[in-house]
Order: sequence, then structure tokens, then C-alpha cells
Amino acid sequence: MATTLTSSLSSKPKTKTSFLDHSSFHGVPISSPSRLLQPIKSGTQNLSISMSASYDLNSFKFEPIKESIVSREMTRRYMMDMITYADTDVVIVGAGSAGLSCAYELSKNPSVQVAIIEQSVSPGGGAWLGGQLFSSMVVRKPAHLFLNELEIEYDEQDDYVVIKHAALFTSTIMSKLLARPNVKLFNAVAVEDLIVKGGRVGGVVTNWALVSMNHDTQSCMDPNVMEAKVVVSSCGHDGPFGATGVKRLKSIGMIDSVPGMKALDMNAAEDAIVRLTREIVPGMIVTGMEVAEIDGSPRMGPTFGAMMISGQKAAHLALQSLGLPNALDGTYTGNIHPELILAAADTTETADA
Ligand code: 48N
Repeated sequence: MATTLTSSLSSKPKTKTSFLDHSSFHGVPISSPSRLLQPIKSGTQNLSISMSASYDLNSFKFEPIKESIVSREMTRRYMMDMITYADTDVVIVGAGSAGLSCAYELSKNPSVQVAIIEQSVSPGGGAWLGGQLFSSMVVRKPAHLFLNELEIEYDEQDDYVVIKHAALFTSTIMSKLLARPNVKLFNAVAVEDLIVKGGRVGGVVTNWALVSMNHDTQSCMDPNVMEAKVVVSSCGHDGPFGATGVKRLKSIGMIDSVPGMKALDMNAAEDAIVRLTREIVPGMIVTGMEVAEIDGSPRMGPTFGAMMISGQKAAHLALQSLGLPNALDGTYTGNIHPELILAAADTTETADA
């Protein structure tokens, strides 16, 4: 039987097939996607594109607009967002897979206001592709339960699933969390520094990312600020701003060292990242690959389940810090996976445990 390509939310493949049953490595060609197994019978199927909207493409005309209205609409909204989020509940620094998973989990509680600060114009970090710029994204079970919740289709194998394109995960989770009224993404904005008062991180110092990257070309392009009850740092380990959250904690003496991630070991790495996701200084939680940077745990390469579950765990640590129901102390009544509660319960702080 061809490998079930997609696993819908409720049904599970009747018989689990392992990749090796269809692998070309055993002389059997990898089964082509089942949807291509039934050749499209030309001429017998209605292949016309149905137009949902009621307009005529042959005589399309836009309503008139004054250019200044476009400017006022964008300016008014952005300024209102800056005013609204100048003092917020949670600031998430970095919109990679961990930061997005954290934001998605937090967005479920409408009373929590979340600002995501992303230095790139395009959020998503390393989650637009799998490994070596290949498309597919491998997610080890049981993190596929998170994909079920996001209603993302995947090719199911015994111990892992494969999303046909990493961008399907990133675009889906982003579309869902950005639609929520309590979340605001500030992309093309960099966190240049932290607000620290009385030994507690109380927010972030921001600037347009292009300004942050050009401080040496001008003097005194001073930043802006955003206060927060909790800061979640998900700055990853590479790129122009990699691991900037933990590196700043070290340079201001709030932590002693940033040893950097160790060599690759998928099985050790992903469990360690989830286990070690935690509040590392009062007011600041670290999630995703930044955890490997501060703990010296191994890297996992092109598997992404730990980023998702670490992000979810960071969200519940933030809820706990805000005194709200969360999955870590059993006060949460939403749909969280038991594995997360178990992983969170074990916060052994040694990377090699
Ligand atoms: O995707 P990343 O880099 O980070 P994570 O932790 O969300 O996911 C990491 C993951 O993609 C891997 O690296 C995989 C699993 N491979 C591991 C391995 O072994 O190699 O996202 C971090 C985001 C990026 O979009 C950055 O642009 C952004 O954070 N960022 C910042 N944005 C604003 N201000 C900053 N100071 C800043 N620093 C990073």
C-alpha cells in the first residue's frame, strides 16, 4: 500500500508503513505521491478555475483613492500599535520556529498581549527550509501533535513525520497567530539591548533593524523602548543577530558564559532543548536554539520538533510568570499535550543529562 501522504486530523493511517518499505535504497522505487497514482483523465474532468469573487476580469476597475489616505492609514495604525505595545505583557525576540510557536501558544489566552520583535523583514528564521536548503521539514514524534493542532498535513512514518515544505509550517502558524487580536508582529525591527531594573529584565530596547546594522555609519541614532512583564528570547544561534539575547546577558554580567552549541546529536539535542527551556534570569525566558547556546547542549541539525515544543513550553513559563493558568503547574485546562507537561516537569539543568 502506498505510504499515506497526508494524515488528517482525526484519522491515523490504518497500517503504519516504514519509509524502508518504499525506499529506493532497497531496490524498490519510492512510491510516487498517491494523488498522482490515478492519472488525470483529460477531457472528462471539469478543470476550469471557478471564480469565487463576482467581478469581470475583462473589465476590472478599482474604486478611486487619494494617496495621502494610504499614508494616513498605515501611519495611524503603526503608531497606534507602538503606543499600545509600549508596555506589554510578553515581548518575544525573534520570530523563528521557537518564537512563533511561543507566540501561537500565548495567543490562545486573549488576556495576554504579545509583541513579536523580528529583525528581518521576513519572519520565520530558519524554518522556511529543512536542511541544506532542501524543502521538507522533519518533525519527530510526538511533536506531530502540535502539527495536528495547526491542521498541517504531513507524510507519516513510524517515529517521525515529514511536512512536504517547511514553508507550509511557517506560513500556517504565522497566518493563525497573526490573525489573533492580542498579537502584534514588529518585523524589520531589532532588539538592540534589554531593559534591566533591580536585577530583572523589564523589556527591550529597539530600533529599525537597518539602523541597528548601520550604527557605525552615523552617530547617535538612538533606540526606542518597549516595556514587558516577561521577555522571551528566541534569537537562534546564527545569522547577523544570532543568540543576541544570551550574549547581551553575558556582556552585562547577568550570566557567566555562553559556551555555544555542541556538535550534532539529534537524539540528545532535541530532548535537552525542551528540558532546558527556562527562565534564565528574572524576567527572561530562553527558547529554541538559544538554549543550546547558553547551555552548550548539542545541535540537532534539520529536525524541528524541539523548536516547536520548546516554544510552547516557553509560553507556559511566561503564563506561569504572569500568574495565569499554565500547563506546567497543572492549572491549564486547554489542549496541551501530556508530553509537554512531563518534559517541563524535568528541568534538570545539565545539558548532558
Ligand atoms: O530560526 P531561528 O534562527 O531560531 P529558532 O531557535 O527559532 O530555530 C532554530 C532552528 O531554525 C535551527 O537552527 C535548526 C533546528 N537547526 C539547528 C542546528 O543544529 O543547526 O530564528 C531566530 C530569529 C531570526 O529570524 C532572527 O532574525 C531573529 O530571531 N533575531 C532577532 N530579531 C530581532 N532582534 C534581535 N536581536 C534578534 N536576534 C535574532
